[in-house]
Amino acid sequence: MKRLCLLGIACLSLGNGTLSARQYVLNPKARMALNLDGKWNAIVDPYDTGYYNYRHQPFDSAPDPRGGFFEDRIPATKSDLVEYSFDHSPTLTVPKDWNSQDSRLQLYEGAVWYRRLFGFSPREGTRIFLHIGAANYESEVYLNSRKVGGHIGGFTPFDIELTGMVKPMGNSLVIRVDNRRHPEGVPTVNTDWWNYGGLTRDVYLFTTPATVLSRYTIGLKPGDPSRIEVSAELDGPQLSQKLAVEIPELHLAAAAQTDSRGHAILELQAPASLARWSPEHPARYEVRLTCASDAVAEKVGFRTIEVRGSDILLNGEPIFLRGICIHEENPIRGGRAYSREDSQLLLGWAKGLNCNYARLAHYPHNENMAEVADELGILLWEEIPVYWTISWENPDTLANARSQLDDLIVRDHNRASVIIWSMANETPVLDARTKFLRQLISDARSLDGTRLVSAAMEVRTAPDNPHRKIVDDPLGEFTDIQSFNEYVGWYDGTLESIPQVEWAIKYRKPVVISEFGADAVQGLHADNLTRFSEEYQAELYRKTIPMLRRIPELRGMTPWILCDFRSPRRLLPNVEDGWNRKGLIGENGVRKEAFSVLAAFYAGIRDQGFLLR
Ligand code: GCB
Repeated sequence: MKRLCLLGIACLSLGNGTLSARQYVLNPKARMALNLDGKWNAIVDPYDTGYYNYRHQPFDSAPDPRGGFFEDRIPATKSDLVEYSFDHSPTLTVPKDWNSQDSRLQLYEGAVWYRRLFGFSPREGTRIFLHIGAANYESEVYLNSRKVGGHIGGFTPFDIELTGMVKPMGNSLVIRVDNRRHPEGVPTVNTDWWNYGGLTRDVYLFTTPATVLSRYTIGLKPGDPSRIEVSAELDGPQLSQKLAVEIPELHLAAAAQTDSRGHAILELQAPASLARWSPEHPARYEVRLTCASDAVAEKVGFRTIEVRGSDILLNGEPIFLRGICIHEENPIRGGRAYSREDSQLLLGWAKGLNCNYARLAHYPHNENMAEVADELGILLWEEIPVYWTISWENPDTLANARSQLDDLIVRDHNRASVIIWSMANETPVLDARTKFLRQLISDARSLDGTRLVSAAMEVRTAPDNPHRKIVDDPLGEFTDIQSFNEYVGWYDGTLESIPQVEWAIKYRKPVVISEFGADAVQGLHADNLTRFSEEYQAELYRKTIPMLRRIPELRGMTPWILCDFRSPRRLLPNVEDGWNRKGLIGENGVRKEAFSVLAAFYAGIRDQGFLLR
């Protein structure tokens, strides 16, 4: 089995000799051959009985692996002892986190074994892959009792090649998913979001020809936006082929020969009629790539994004990012968001707020988000879960973060909506941290020279003046924009402190505030001095907007956050009850007063073409 390792990044080892799988081809959905979503039999295994023997050795690492649940056995005779049964175990729905579909699993952190039976007859000469959109956090995959792969990281897709292993009938696919938190993990043990476990995104088989157009990037050429650049990669036995690119609506076509490694880069002259993609006009064109063995088509928007001085330029024009932070949760249905409909709901709410931009916090969201953002015209900040405190000195942790970043960039490279890759959120100012994040920044830049790079940094208060807020994280030297989270009026003082803030921001770059906010229980009304009331939250927004406008370089913001979201850290009875209440929309989908405060501010900027300069 071949695995993708971009940039020469060492693939992650799962500790038992297997490597963490990666996404094999782009847009696998278009090649789906058998959808495996639906009900899977599931065994909840808190003591890892199905994984380790009584000496705590993994069953699957023995030379002749026997005894683990991956064997999916049924007793052969009435004397045969088998102490588990998938057939008689309840089912869990895929995709969907397990926590929000069985109340006994709401707080569960541990292993669950999923089993699905299927039959499939591939066409002669094709390759078969299993695609898993995401499995939080670590997974092991077995087909017909044999280990076929595994993965670390809860928010990125991966594919496992099953060519030659699938039978027309009676295949047993077993996936063990373990969502335990680890100090060396990415994220680590401490987060302010729910640790949803399970097969949280789509699972399906897809097929490809023997030589497949595995990855490609399509966009305006960096440094010369009068040209469209397409780079493509073949994988398989027939690496050298003629590759044609067509954009029928623009009457453009070009062809080139792939080299001995299966690579080709093609250029096309962008015609004057090309409509650039923007939030106001999210124009997209079908781009077709064809070679003798394979063909793909993608709808792609063409736009540029760059920084000049303290401005952010979209298609060469200064833009103000009217944003909001979003967690990958559907508060109304409950649990992790995963579908196109979920993305339409969340980004539709952002549109209702007059946003042209959103920060997808704090980990890679499902691929529908960027697809729907492309359609609706919402710019995106995408992020990996390097959150708060990470094992900065651990090389495996770095390799893990690098592969999550790599997977996210590869997956969403062709989405015009994505303009910023974020490396981290609120990390401490330490040399080891800066070294770790600089490696990620360098990876992001070499994988994608067409986007901006940032991280959500922190603010500190001057020791001699509680109103002086300093932003001088040395990481700011290496990012394209200066982004930081500030909670003046919530964690830092009360509402009266907001108008007194003086800013001292070290780096002269566009400032995009990555968070501010206050908790409010939807429907709790009181005066605006009462914590957790809608009035307090709305007043914080009213006071914060003018305070941020005093930053001359302010070019955007993403207040925290669109919707209330679950968090095990939020324990205040009758108020939080396991929810972070900083949403502008409550857990019931109802808007709070602050929603209209922000919506009115954004409408004013939009309607006046006002850039806050
Ligand atoms: C932050 C974090 C975010 C939290 C938020 C809060 O600074 O970045 O993950 O949820 O504050 O509500 O405290």
